Amino acid sequence: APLVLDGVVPYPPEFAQKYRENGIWLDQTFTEFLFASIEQHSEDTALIFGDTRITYGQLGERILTLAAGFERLGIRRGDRVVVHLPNIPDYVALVFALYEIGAVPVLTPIALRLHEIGYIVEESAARGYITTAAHDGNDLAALAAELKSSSSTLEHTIIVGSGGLEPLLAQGTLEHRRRSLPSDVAFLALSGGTTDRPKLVPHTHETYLASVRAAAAMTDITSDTVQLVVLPMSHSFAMRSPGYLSTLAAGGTVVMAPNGSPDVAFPLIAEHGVTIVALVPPLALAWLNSSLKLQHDLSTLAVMQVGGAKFSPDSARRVRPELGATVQQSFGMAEGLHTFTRLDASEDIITTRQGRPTTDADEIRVVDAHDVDVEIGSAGDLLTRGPSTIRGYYNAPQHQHVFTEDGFYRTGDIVVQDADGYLTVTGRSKDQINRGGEKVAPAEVEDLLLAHESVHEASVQGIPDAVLGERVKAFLLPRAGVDPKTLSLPKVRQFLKGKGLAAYKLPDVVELVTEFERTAVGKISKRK
Ligand code: J2J
Repeated sequence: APLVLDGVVPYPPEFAQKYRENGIWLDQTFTEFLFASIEQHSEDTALIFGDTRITYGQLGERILTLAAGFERLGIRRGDRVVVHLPNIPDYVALVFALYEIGAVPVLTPIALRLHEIGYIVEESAARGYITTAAHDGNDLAALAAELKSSSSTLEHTIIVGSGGLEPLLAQGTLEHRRRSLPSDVAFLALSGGTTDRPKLVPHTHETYLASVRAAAAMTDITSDTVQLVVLPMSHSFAMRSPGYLSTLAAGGTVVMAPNGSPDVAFPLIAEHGVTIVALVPPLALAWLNSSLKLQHDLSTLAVMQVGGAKFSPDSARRVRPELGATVQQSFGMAEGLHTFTRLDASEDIITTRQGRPTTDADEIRVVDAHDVDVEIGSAGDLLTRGPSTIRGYYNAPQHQHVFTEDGFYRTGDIVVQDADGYLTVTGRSKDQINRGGEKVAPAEVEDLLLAHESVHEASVQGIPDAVLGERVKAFLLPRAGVDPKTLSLPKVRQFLKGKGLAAYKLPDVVELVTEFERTAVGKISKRK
C-alpha cells in the first residue's frame, strides 16, 4: 500500500494521472533507478574521493549491508532519519540504504548547527540522526548527544568515521527489492527559506526522478561522464541538476571534493578527466580569476554549470575563452522547478539567460501584483506548477499561502520570460538573502537577535557584494542605556553562533540605528 505521511499535500489525482500517462512520472523508485546502473556497470568506478575508488558493485554491496543494519536497528518504512554529512562516499551509500528500506532521509547541509538541526529533528519527528564526528572545527558528536537528550523521538544517533557505522555493517546484507512505492515520499529537503524556521520540502520518487531524468538529457550525461561534485550533496543542484544522481544512473563517475576552490578542484579535473561541474557564481569567479588554471590540464572540462544565484553576463562570457568549457546556467529551487540553458544555444542565450524548463509539463506564469499574467518580455513574479514541483511544504499549513489555490508555487523570484521560453532572473520579491548561492532567511536571524538582551529591534537585509552578490547586514536598535560595544560585529556573531546558527547566516556587517522607518501597518520597512 502507498505510504501515507501526514503533512504532505498530495497532487490532485487528475494531475498525477496526466504525469503518469505522459511518461513523465515512471513506475520506479530511487533504488531501482540506481540498481539498474549498479547491475550494468558493476566493475566500473562509481565514486572517487581522495585515494578511495568505489565501483558500482562495491557501492551496491555497501548500500545493501547498511540497509540490513538500519533494518536491525528497527528503522522502518516511512521513518525519518536526518542525514547531516559532508561530501563523502558513505553519504551516497547511507542515503541509498535508507531509500532501500523505504525510510525517509531528511537531507541537510553540513553547515547547519544546533538551532537548525534541532528544529529539523523535531519537525520531522526523526528517529535517527547521522553525522560525522567533527566538521570545520565543530564538534558534531556533541551536537548529536545534545539532540538525543532533548528530542523525544530520536532513538539512534550514528557518527560516521569514528566506528559509528560498525554496528550497521556487522552482519549480512539485504536483498535489493521493492520496499517502497514510486508515489511514496522519498526524502525531505530544506527550502532556501524565508521564514524564522526552515521549511521542509517533501519529494516523492516520481516527482524527483522525473527532474533527474530531464536534467540528464539536458546536460548530455552518459557513462563517459566524469562529474566533479563540490557543492553540498544534500543540495538539489548537486543532487539532480543533473547532479550525482544523473551521473550514477548513467554509469558515469562522480568525483567528490570537500570544496570547490581552484587548488582542490583543478588537480582533480586533471587527474580524473572531469567533464562537468556545477558551481555557484563566487566559485565560478574564483576559477576564472585563478592563476592556477594555467598550471593544470583542464581540457576535458566540457561543461561548467553555474547556478544558485545570478551569474553576471560579463563573467559568463569569460568561461569559454578562459576555461575552454561551455557555460550552462541553471536556475532551480528545492521546491522543484529547475531550468537550464541548452548546451547548443547561442553564446548570447547562454551568457544572459538562466535557462528554460526541462519539460512542457512545467507550467510557468509570470504575473503582476494582482496575479495577472504580464506580456512576454516584461518582468513579473514567477509562479510555477509541474511534475517535479511540490504542492505544499511538509507539515506546514501555515505556509500554504505560498501556493496558489490551483497549486502554483510562488517562487518569490522576479523574472522576464522571452519568446523562446528562456527566463532571466531580474530580482526577488521574497524576504531572503542570497549569499553567493547560500540562502539566508532574515526572519530566522532577526528572531535570534531579538533574544539578545541589548537588542530592542532588529532588521536583517542583504547588501550588495562584488563577489558573493549579497552579504548579510544586521541593523540593530539597541535597548535604552545599552553600551554600544556589547553589539559590536564580533560580539553579535559570537552571540548568534552560541545560539547554534550556521556560520554562513551570521551578519557580515552590523549597524546600530536610533530608529526604524515603518510601513503603514507599523512594521519595520526594509525598503526605507
Ligand atoms: C538567480 N537566482 C537563482 C540563478 C537559484 C539548480 C540550481 C539552483 C538551485 C537552488 C537548485 C539561480 N539565478 N541561476 O535547487 O536544482 C535562487 C532563486 C531561487 C532560489 C532557490 C537547482 N538559481 N536562484 O539554488 O532551493 O531565488 O535551489 O528561488 O537553494 O535560489 O534556492 P535553492
